[in-house]
Amino acid sequence: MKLKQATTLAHPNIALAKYWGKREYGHNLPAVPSLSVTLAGMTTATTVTFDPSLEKDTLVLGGQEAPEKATARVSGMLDRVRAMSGTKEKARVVSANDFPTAAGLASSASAFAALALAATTAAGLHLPSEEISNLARMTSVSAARSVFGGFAELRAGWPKDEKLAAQQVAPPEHWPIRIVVAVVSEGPKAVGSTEGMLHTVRTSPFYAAWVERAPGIYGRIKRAIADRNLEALGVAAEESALAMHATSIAATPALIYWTATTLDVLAEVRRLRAVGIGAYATIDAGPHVKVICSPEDELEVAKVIGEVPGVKRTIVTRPGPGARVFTAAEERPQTESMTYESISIAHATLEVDSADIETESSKR
Ligand code: 2P0
Repeated sequence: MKLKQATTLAHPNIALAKYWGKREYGHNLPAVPSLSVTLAGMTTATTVTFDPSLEKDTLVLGGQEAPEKATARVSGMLDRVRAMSGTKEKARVVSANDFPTAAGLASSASAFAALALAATTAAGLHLPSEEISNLARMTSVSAARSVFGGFAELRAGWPKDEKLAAQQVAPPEHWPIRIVVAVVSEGPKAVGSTEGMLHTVRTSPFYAAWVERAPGIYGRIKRAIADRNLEALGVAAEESALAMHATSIAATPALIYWTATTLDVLAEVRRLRAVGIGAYATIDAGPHVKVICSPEDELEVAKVIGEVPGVKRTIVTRPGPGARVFTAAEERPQTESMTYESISIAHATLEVDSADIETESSKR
């Protein structure tokens, strides 16, 4: 009997125009449009196996059995895939990231993009990317965008939207900007995005202003990408991130994802601009700062940011591919290999591409 199994790879994305807040009418619909860049270099690999001998779905994350809450979220998506495909079997899901999990590095985006593709493929469904994106979005809104490579957008949801998928705005080769990730902490964040934004929607007096302002910022970001205008992109991306965080900081009690190091990196980014380097910051629901710059400036930016006290390391990345099914013919690593020891797949130890540079900061 043919094993109902598939392995997929997906990458996190960084929202340039941020999503923060869900519609009140269900279906996990975003209240604002968002636009992101899917990153090369940081990778989630996921294997799904539907197995008639299993009594319940199991999830192994980074080599360890996952907490019940995470397994339940995965089961929710698997239930949808079972309903779509007529598959009855429970599934074994094995997933690993080569970057900190749940620390504001968008691990749920790559996780649920990889899972949506792996589960549907293992179940024998070969769906168009829009369907995979919609399925991913029902569990994690940002995951809808990681299905696509390069620059991807997701519009806001409206009452009749039971289906809502992201779409690609431009492929990775459209604009090879660099994103320097300043890793500020390796631990999980205190408040997850889902709870954090719910708290913001319920208690922040600035939430209505955010929802009103976000579409205009998104429009400017979309235009800047079309024009390959780094300054326009950077200025608008900073506005989006800071407005999102200001909204959360105004919640009661305040939701502050930043640490002192986050602010120190922001100050360093401003200093870089003052000396003529086009560097712009964005921050997701965590303390890390992602610095947008041109390929010419990436080494300088990574060096300067890596030397900020409290920055554990920097990861330099760029627009990358969307979610895809892993095959044995997958391209081999170019500069270094990352091994997912926790993933056992029949044909090989999984090595994924890491076309990007990881620099270890001297300050650990
Ligand atoms: C984003 N974030 O647009 C924004 C910016 C974090 C800050 O989407 O509840 O994991 O699963 O839909 O997508 C993180 O939230 O939240 C997120 P759910 P998600 O990337």
